[in-house]
Amino acid sequence: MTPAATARAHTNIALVKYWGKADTTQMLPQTSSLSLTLDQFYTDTTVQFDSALTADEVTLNDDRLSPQASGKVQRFLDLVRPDGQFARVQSTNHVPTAAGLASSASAFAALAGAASRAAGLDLTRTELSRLARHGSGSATRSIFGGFAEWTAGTDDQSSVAHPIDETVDWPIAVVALVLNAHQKKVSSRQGMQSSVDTSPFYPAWKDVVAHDLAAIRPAIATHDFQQMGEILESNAMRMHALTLSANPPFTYFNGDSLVAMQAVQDLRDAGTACYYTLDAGPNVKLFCQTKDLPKITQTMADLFGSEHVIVAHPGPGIQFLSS
Ligand code: 2P0
Repeated sequence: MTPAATARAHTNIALVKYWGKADTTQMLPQTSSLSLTLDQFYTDTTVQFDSALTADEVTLNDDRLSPQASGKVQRFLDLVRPDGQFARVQSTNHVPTAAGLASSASAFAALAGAASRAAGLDLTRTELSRLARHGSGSATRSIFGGFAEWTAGTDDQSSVAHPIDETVDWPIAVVALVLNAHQKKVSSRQGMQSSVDTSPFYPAWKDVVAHDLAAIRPAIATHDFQQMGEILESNAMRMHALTLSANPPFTYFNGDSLVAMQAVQDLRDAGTACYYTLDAGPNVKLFCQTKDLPKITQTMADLFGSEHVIVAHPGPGIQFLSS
C-alpha cells in the first residue's frame, strides 16, 4: 500500500474559452484559452494505491461510483499507476457538480496532484498541468492560481498552462448565479465536438480566440476592467454561437440565463460596470469590481433569491494537504 496523498484544486472560469479539441487522444485543444481560478469552488481528493485491491474504488461526495461512472477516473489513473496497482480515490466536490461551474476542472486538477503524489512522483506544476489535461481540458488551467493561460501547443509536451498573474492585486470578483444545479443534457465533450464538426462558424471562432487573447493580456496587465469585461463577454457569446449554429443546434441557456444577461445589461446602462459569461450550462457568472458587489448581489438576489447568488474572488493554485 502506498501512502495516501491529498490535493486541493480550485475551479476556474474561462475569460477566453476552450471549445473544441484538435486531438481527442492526446486532449489537444483547437485554440489556447485563458481563465481566472476562483476561491469558492474546489475539490479535495485523496488517492492511495493498494496491491490488495482488485479494482479502483472511487467515492465522490460519500457516494461510491459504479465502474461505469468512474471510467474517466480509471483511465486517468492508468497514466500513473505504480506496478499496475489499483487505487482508493475519495473526492469531495465543493462545487455544484456538472452545473456549468466547471467541476471537472477542479476534479481532474486535484486528481492529478493526489494520484501523482500517491504514485511517488514529485511533478512540477507544468508537469501537473500536462497530466491534468488528460483528464479534462479545463483542468490544465486549474493547477495555477489567478489568471492562467493554456497554450494549445502541438503535442503532449507543449500543451500546458502557465500563470499570467497569480496574485491578482486587483479588486475584482465573480458573482456566480446558480440558476440550475442539475446535470447538463449535452456534456461539454459532446457539445464541443459537435461544434467543431458541424458549425460553419468554427473557422471564424479560431480567429476570434487569437484576437481576444492578444487583446485581453494587456487589459489584465494594466487592470483595464472595462476592456477585459468587453472581451470576456463577447468571447462567451461567440462560443455559444457555436452551439446555436451546430447541426443539430443546441443551447446551454435557459430562461433565467437570459433574464440574468438582461439584468447585467441594465446595471451597465445605469453605470455599474459588470460583464457576464456562461459555460456549458445555464449558470451565469458576472465579473465585477469589489466596490460594486453590494449593488450587484442585491439586484441578483431580488431576481433569483440570495441562496442562488455566490460571491467568489481570485483563488490559489493546487495545494497538497498531505502526502
Ligand atoms: C472552458 N469549458 O474554457 C470551456 C468553456 C466549458 C465552456 O472547458 O472534454 O470539461 O473534459 O476537455 O474541460 C468544459 O469542458 O471538457 C470547458 P473536456 P471540459 O472552461
